[in-house]
Amino acid sequence: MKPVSPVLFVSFVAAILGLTGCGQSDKPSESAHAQHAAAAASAPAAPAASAEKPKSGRAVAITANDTMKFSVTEIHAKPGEALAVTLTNEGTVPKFSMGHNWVLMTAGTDLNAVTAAAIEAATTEYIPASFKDRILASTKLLGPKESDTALFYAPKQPGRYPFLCTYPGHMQVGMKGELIVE
Ligand SMILES: [Cu+2]
Repeated sequence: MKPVSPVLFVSFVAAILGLTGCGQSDKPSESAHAQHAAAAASAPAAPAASAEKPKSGRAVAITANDTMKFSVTEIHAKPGEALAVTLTNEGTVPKFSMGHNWVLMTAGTDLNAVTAAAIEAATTEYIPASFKDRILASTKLLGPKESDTALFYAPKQPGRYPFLCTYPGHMQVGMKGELIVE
């Protein structure tokens, strides 16, 4: 048999190149579109999450200092009550060796497991990623004379919800307490 005519061969190659070119030009726009769609799909999640926080709540003031104790170790609340827990660090020791935070956890959380994980979480202010989904509310990690407020709705389910300072060693010395929903 004779080879395929050059004209046919060229048009065949052109078709292939055309298809490939088309495929290549389509792919980036398709994935860009997919990324755009993914971004659009995930966008509503942020407002929904922040919408779960009240604009204001019953004020609960807690102080802590270099003795590593919370001034309040029991908070009583009604189910679903809006709360504004403000932690103030009245100590003088620098944050890197004596930071304090206030972190409210889901009922039944093993605080020893939280603090064990927190030791490895210095880059995230001692908030361990492995326990993030168990955190109901939290303040920033505070240095001397700093203060921060956690605005949140108390859980609707009555019960005892533990809170702690996740700075290494502080919970063991006594920086812990409970939110009692009743
Ligand atoms: Cu602390």
